[in-house]
Amino acid sequence: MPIHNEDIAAIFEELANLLEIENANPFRVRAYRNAARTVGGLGKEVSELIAEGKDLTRLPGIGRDLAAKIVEVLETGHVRKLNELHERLPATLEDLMRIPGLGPKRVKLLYVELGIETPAQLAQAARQGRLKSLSGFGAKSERTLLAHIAKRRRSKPRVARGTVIDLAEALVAHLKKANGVSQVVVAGSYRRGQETVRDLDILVTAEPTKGVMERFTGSDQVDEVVSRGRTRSSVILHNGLQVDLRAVSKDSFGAALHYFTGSKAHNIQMRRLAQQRGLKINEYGVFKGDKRVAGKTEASVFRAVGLSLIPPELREGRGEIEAARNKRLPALVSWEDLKGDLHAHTDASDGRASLEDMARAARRRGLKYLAITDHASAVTVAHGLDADRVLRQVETIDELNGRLKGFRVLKGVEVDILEDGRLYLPDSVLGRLDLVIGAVHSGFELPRQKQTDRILKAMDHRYFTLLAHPSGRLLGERDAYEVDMMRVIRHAAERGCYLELDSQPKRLDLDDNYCRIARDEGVMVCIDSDAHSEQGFEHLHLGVAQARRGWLEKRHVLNTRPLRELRALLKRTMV
Ligand code: DGT
Ligand code: CA
Ligand code: CA
Repeated sequence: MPIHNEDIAAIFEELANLLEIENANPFRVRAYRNAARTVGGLGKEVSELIAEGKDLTRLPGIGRDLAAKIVEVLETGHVRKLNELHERLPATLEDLMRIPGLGPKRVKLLYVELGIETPAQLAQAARQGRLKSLSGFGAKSERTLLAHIAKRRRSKPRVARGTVIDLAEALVAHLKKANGVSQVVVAGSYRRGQETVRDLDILVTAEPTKGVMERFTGSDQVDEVVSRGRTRSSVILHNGLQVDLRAVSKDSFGAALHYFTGSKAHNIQMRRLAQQRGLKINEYGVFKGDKRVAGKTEASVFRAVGLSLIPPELREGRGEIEAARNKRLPALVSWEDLKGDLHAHTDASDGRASLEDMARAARRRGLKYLAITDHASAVTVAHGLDADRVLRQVETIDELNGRLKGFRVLKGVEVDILEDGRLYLPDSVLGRLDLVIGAVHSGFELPRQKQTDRILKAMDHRYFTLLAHPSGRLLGERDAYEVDMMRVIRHAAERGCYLELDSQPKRLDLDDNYCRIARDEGVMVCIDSDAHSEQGFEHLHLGVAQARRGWLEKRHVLNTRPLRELRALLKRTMV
């Protein structure tokens, strides 16, 4: 990947900052800082100067040592000296340095005197009034620092991945049309399928890169161009989302894709594994000494360290490398594995489409069955069904099933779990249904013990099949209610009932961690759309991504079962 002057300057600047924190010779610190300014201010790429045979030591402030470091950056993408410093000092000090009013001197005080390494720790210390003890800090600086940190956080809120998918795909399509482009991939947390993303990290290969950079910064989605370079540009879209675009060379595309897909925790573990094998891994490739041994494809990067390709959703440093080493990577569930959907609404309650339109939409998606589970609720959900209307819907479904070929509509209900753990509908009605989804729609503020008991009691109900959106959280809007989820999961295992993974973009509930725990505890998860319209089935893709992040295989997911097996599994709960 071609290296920009800005990249070299940033490395020298960081070197200077960290050296200053380490009390290095002030002349050396100044030398790096001057070099950063020189390189950053050149009208021409250093790589071109070298290609033209120019002597770098002729540049102001660049001696033999610095010239050698510039060459080192150009050849390897980094400087050994900086890596050494990173081993001794936390990398997050750079984040502190970027806060207005904090330079290396003050960061050093914070770090050495108070052990502060991150902006979050700084904010906490400021809130507790602990900065005042340092010379040069007072109540006023505590307030301004807090304001800066808060502002930075506000400027980069995390957004639900589901709300940016269309945008990301449109951008990719837009960039693919640029001159000279061959590959365009969104990396980062987005590619890992994380439920929320802070920004989008797009990688492209293009020769030359000019066309794609122009097309990117000129897109009509763009509100503000933060930076524009030959290999790197950064923009803010109208909706406030930041997008970074990097152009990398074809030969190191796999290594760059791996690096920028992350996660950081995964990358660190991969680097350690490479070291153990006498290799070095970075965004340019896998190296043995100076020789590049892999990097063109992601598979080649993994192969070089003795692993098979780890799916992006697993790359969180949560045991995936170990699993790959032992050849025990899970065969993750995929969209194609889904046979049906057990949670959908119609215009009989708060949905927008008729029963028949919902069924036909599900069939168009390739599903074989769909459970209609309108709300049965006293007050909490608008247009909840009462017992009579549920029974009338049962008849309508029987009639529709008589007409639909190769598809089955199942009779269900999403029934409120009352605060005392009873279900809102009587057994005489619940007993007529194929499945019963229980849901908490009220009493979110119950204390943990009460909330847990309430849910366990509902699960004990003879007709209870599936716990809807088990934590009740709404991303960016509402926290999960207090509940002992471990007990809920274990109780589901004992009772032989199931937990839902609701695929609504703001729910994605169960989360990935609890999916994995459910798997370990032997509880099957059902990936549901909770569709309220014909388009709502699209969200199943989000649920599948979340399930994959939770290490779920096909066998762990209830609705991968063909109808006959599913029926047996649903009946099992009806003791
Ligand atoms: P986000 O943006 O907070 O939703 O999460 P990511 O994972 O997309 O994070 P981002 O955008 O800061 O960086 C993209 C990837 O680049 C990240 O997953 C791993 C890699 N990366 C970034 N900074 C570092 C670093 O300091 N060390 C290592 N090893 N990798 C990094
Ligand atoms: Ca990102
Ligand atoms: Ca980023």
